[in-house]
Amino acid sequence: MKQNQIITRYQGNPILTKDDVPYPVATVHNAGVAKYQDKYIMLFRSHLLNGRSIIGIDQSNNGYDFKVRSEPFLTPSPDSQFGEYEEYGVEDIRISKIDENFLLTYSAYSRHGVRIGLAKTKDFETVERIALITQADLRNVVIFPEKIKGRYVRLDRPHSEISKWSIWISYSPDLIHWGDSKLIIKPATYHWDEMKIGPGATPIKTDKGWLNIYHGVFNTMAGAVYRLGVALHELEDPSIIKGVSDQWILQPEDPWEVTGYVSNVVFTCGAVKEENGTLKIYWGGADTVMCVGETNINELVELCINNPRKPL
Ligand code: BMA
Repeated sequence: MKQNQIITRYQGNPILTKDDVPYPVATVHNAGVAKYQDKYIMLFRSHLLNGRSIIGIDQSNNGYDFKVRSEPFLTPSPDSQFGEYEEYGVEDIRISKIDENFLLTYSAYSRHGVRIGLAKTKDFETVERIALITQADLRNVVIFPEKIKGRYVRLDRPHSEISKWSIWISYSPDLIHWGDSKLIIKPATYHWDEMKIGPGATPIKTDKGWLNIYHGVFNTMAGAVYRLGVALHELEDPSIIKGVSDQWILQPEDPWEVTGYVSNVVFTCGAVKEENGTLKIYWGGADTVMCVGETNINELVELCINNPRKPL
């Protein structure tokens, strides 16, 4: 193991590549992950050979060895209500389990911009679209895995020409209508996440607060570098930030993270909390492959509390 690593990379990385997919794709990356009936389910993004994205599905008994299903899980809708906004593809899906439903939020691309689609499944066999829950342009929406004070809560990332792209929070009584939006974390100037930030994995509940593993981008002479960071939100009011770790928790280091379809990218859409207090974090490497690593939940909480940077 390398020293000073917060996340221990699995030695068998990458755990999924395009060669594992039984239909033609150029990449596998940015997967939402959840546990269902003791299995790990991964909903992964692939670029088709025309450069547009779809979502495939694979599953595993141990969280490391995944088998891909023969058919994709979510492709642009053929019906006009959703299809008009999904024409250019569906990307970067997140999974959030509330009661018996797994809620799925994905980026829907079209000539009108990027919106967020909300769908649900109970069993990962059939999937039902519910609504498009944002206007353009927004990406990276993650729904908290329980209602808080009677409302659904999500982290948002609107695009702006005036302000650096930041993490917001919004609320809904019914999953369809969202509002009371508020900016809660901004990129920090001259810092690893100074260019833009966005929600990553579905928030993880701990007894000290909600852990939000987010991505942050820094621009260099060689292009942008995508890393992962972590913030802690108050349990009862997640608009209150208890701390944002000053240091990143993962940066591109392995060859398949440093070089690929988009080089120098680690990007997460999902993590799985284990009963022994560890967390499996899944990330796309260089928008090309899927990787996994393990970390300790308490260690992430401590990073947020003991060595924070300002949220705004
Ligand atoms: C972001 C998104 C992600 C991608 C990242 C790096 O803007 O498109 O899906 O992983 O760029 O290319």
